[in-house]
Amino acid sequence: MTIDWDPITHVTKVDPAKELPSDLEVLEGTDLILVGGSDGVTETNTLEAIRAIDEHLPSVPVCQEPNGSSHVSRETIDAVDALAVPAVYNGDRDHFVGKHVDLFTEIGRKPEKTVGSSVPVVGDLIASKGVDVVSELAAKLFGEGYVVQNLESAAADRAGVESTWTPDQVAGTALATETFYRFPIFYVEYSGTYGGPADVEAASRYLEETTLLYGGGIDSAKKATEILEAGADAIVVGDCFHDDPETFRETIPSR
Ligand code: 1GP
Repeated sequence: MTIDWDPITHVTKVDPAKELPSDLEVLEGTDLILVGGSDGVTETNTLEAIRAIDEHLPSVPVCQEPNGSSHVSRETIDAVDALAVPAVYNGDRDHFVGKHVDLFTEIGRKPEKTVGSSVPVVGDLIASKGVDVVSELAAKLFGEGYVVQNLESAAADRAGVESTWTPDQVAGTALATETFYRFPIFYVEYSGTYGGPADVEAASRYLEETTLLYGGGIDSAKKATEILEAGADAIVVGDCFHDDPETFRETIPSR
C-alpha cells in the first residue's frame, strides 16, 4: 500500500454519481479522498471525479473505492494513489469474499484468457503490459474490513447486510482484523446516520497496527471531535461534502 495513514485524521468520501460542489476549495485541509459510492457509479464518472479533485488538490492522496470490478480500469488505476477494496464482515458471502475472488481471478489470469472477459479493462491492462502489471496492481490494492451498522443505508442494501453488530462484536471484529485478517483498515460504517462513539470506543481498544476509520452522519465539528476522541484514527465525511459544503468545512480538524 502506498498510503501513509499516520498523519491522516480527516477523509472525504466523494460519490462520483453525485454533483461536486462548485467550489472545491472547501476540500482544503482534508487529508485523503476516497472516491466511491453505492448507486450509479461508473468507470467514467469515477474518472471525472478523480480528475476534478486532482486538479484542485494535487498533493492530497486519492483512493478509488470501487464496489465492482467494472469501475476499475487502466485509467482509474493510473489516476489514483491506491485502490481501497471493502470486505464487509456482516455482508453476504459475495461482499466478504466472492467479489474479491472474482477480481483477483481476473487480475491473475493469463493474457489470452482475459480477452473478451467480463472485465475487459483489467484484461487489456494485463495483455498490454504483461504479467508485471499483476504485481503493480496488487501493490496498489488494499483491503478494508467493514462493519456496516446502518441497515437503512444503500451500502447495507447492496452488501446484503441483514443485521447490525453489538459493540462487543465490533470489538471482536476489530481484534480479528488486527490479528487474523490483517487488513490495514477497519471501517465502522454508519453511512447516512450518526452512530455515536460506542463502536469506535470498543474497536479502538484492540487496534495498534490497523487504522480505524469511522464514517456516517458527521456534519459538525462536535461530532468529528467526539469520534476522534473516542479513538478513531480518522473520520470519513461524505453526504455533508455534497449537500452542505460550507458546513463540511467545520468537520475538518484545525491543526
Ligand atoms: C459513507 O462513511 C461514509 O461511506 C460517510 O458517511 O455520507 O453519512 O457522511 P456519510
